[in-house]
Amino acid sequence: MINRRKFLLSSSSAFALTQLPSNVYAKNGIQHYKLVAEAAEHIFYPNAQKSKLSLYNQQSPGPTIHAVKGDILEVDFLNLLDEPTTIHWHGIRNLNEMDGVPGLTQPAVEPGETFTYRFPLKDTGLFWYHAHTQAWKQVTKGLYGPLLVRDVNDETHHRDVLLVLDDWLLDDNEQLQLDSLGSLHDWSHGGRHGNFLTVNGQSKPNIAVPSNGQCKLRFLSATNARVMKFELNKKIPMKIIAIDGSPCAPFAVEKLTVAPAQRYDILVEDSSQLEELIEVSTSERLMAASFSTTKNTQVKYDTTPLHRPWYPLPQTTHAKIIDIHMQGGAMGNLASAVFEGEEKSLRDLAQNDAKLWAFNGEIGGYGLALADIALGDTVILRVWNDTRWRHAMHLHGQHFWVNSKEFGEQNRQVLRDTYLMQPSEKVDLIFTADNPGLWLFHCHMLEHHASGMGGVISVT
Ligand SMILES: [Cu+2]
Repeated sequence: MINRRKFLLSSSSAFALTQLPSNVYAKNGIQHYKLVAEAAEHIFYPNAQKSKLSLYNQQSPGPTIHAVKGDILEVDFLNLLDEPTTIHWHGIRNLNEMDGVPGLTQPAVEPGETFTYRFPLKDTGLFWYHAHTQAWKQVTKGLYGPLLVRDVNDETHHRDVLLVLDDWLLDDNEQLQLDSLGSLHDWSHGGRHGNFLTVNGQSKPNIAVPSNGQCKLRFLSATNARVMKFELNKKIPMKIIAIDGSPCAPFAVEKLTVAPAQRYDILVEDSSQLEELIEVSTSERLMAASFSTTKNTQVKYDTTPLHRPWYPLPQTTHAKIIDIHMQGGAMGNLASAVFEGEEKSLRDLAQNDAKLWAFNGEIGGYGLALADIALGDTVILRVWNDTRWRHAMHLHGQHFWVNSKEFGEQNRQVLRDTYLMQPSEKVDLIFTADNPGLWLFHCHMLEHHASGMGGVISVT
C-alpha cells in the first residue's frame, strides 16, 4: 500500500513541464546530450530531508531528451557510480550495439569510464532510458529519464504535459530502504513495491496545464513492479491516442492502468476541467498530482494523421511460432528447472542462486536462447503465463502486435513494446523481425527479470 501519511506530508509546488539540461546542442540533425550517472541527493517535496539516490545529471527523473524524428541521438555517457552500468533506450527500434544490455550487446561501462550512444530515431513518441545493469537496484535508485521524439511538423508539443510516475520504498527519514533490496519474497511474488508515489520526481506536485482547449497528458511508468491505475477528477474521460510511443485509433477509458515501463498519451478535450490526477490501484484513492492552468492560446490537436500506428499488423500465414511457457514464483507449479546446464529443484534454486522463474523449463538469463529468427521473418511469440502473477513482458529492438486484454472486456489489437499479462493468460505477440541482433525478451518487473524471467531472441 502506498502510505497515506507520507502522501499527506507534502504540499504542492510549481513544477516545470519539462526540464532541459543546459549542455545540449543540436547540429545538422544530431541531438547531442551528456548524461552522468552518479550518487545524488534529491528532495521529494518542499522541506523534506534530502534523499540519497543515484541519478542522471543529479535530476529525478533524469533530463528529458528532446529530439525530432529522423535525428541522430548522440549521448556521451559518463559512469561516476561505484559499479558498472549501461543505458537501455526503451522502445527505440535501436541498433543492437546501442541497446545497452551488458554482456549481450555491449560490455558494461565501468566506474569512471565513458561510452557514446549514437543511433537514429526512426519513430515519434514517448520513450525512456534507464539503467540496464542490475536494474532492480539501479532503476530503484532513480537511474531513468524520458526521451521525447516529435514530428518535425508538430507545433503543439509545447502544450504536452509529461507525467513520469514512480513508487519509492522510503523509510521515515525519506531514505531508500536498501536492506530490503534483493528480498526473495519480493522476487518470488509481485516484485518490489514502494510506499511513496511521485510524479516527475515530486510528491503531489502541482502541474501546469494549458488554460483551455485540448491537452495531451503523457504517462510513463518507471516503477520496479507496481501496476498503477489512474483517474482524473470528475472521471474526465481519458482518450488514449498513443501506446508505448506508437499512435493508435483513439478510444476512451475512465481508468488508466499503467504497468512498469509502459507509456500512454491521453487526450483531454478541455484542459480547463483538469484539477487532479488520482491513483486508484489500491483501496485508497491517492491524489498523485494537482493541476493548475496557465495562460495559453487554445489549440486543437490534429489527431487525424496520428490515428495510424507506425506500421500495420503483419500477415501471419507463414509466421514462425515460438512457444514460451512461463513458470515459477510463489504458489506456482514449477518443481525444478535447468540452471547453468543442471536440473535443480526450485527450493535449491531459490536458496542458493536467487532464481525463481523459468521459460520452457530453463531459468532465464542473457545466455538463454529462445529463438533463432531469419531477418525479415514474421514471428509469433506464443506466450503462456503459467504463473500466479502478472508480468509486464518487454521485447527489445521492436514493437509487437498484441490482441490486448488490458482495456476491459473488449480485446483490442494494439502495437506496443511492453504487455501486461494476467495469470494463466495465453497471448500471441506478433512482429516482423526486421532488426538484426540479439534482443532480450523479459519481464519488466525488475525483480522477476533478475531472478530468471528473460531470454534472448536472435535475428540474423
Ligand atoms: Cu514478471
